[in-house]
Amino acid sequence: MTFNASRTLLLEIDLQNDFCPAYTLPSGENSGGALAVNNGQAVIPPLNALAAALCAKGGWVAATQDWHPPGHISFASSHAGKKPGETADGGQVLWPEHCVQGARGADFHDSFEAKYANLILRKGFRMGLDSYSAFFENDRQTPTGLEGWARFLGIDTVIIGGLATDYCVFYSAMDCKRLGFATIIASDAVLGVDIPEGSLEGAIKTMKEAGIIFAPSKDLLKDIL
Ligand code: VGL
Ligand code: ZN
Repeated sequence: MTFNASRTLLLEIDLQNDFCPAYTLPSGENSGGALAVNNGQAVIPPLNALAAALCAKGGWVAATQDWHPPGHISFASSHAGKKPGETADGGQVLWPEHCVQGARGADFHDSFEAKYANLILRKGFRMGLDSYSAFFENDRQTPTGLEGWARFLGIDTVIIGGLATDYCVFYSAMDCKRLGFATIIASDAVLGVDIPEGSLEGAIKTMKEAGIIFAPSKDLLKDIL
């Protein structure tokens, strides 16, 4: 499998403080991410390497940020009597408050080299609508604009990595494949939350069944031409 860099996009999902177990506050103190994925920061070095390689060869890099207003519908605290991990009427999975617009938790993690991104795309900014996918919000209809951006640039192949495998990576990859892009998950550059238990295994199985390819970043690095 080889890729022409000029038609390839690396899509880096939600490499933000709130999805990492530890980050540094401006005061120098350490904080934990509000919705930390176990070992989440481990996906960052392989993504930095992929982004550097792709940029050097004239490819494309887009980084997403989960970007919620205070009181967002996806926060358990916005629903009386609900706790994180529970589901609201209508099916929305509820989370701790995370990635609040402008807060330190919403910033990219310090180890993430966002400088390689040609595009930074924010999602989940509508009060009453969550957005896991980088392509469509959770009503499955409202576009984020990423599809048009990628098509206009002639992109045909998308390599995806980031957090979390069973939510934002999963929905982004499934939309990407459905839209007709060759879709590859950098297998060492994704980690999941597995809430509820089993969601990670189910997501991986569903992605493979949909024809999404899993490949380690060291192989992808060799294949970008
Ligand atoms: C995510 C849960 C809530 C993610 C975002 O980035 O996977 N998960 N918001
Ligand atoms: Zn979110």
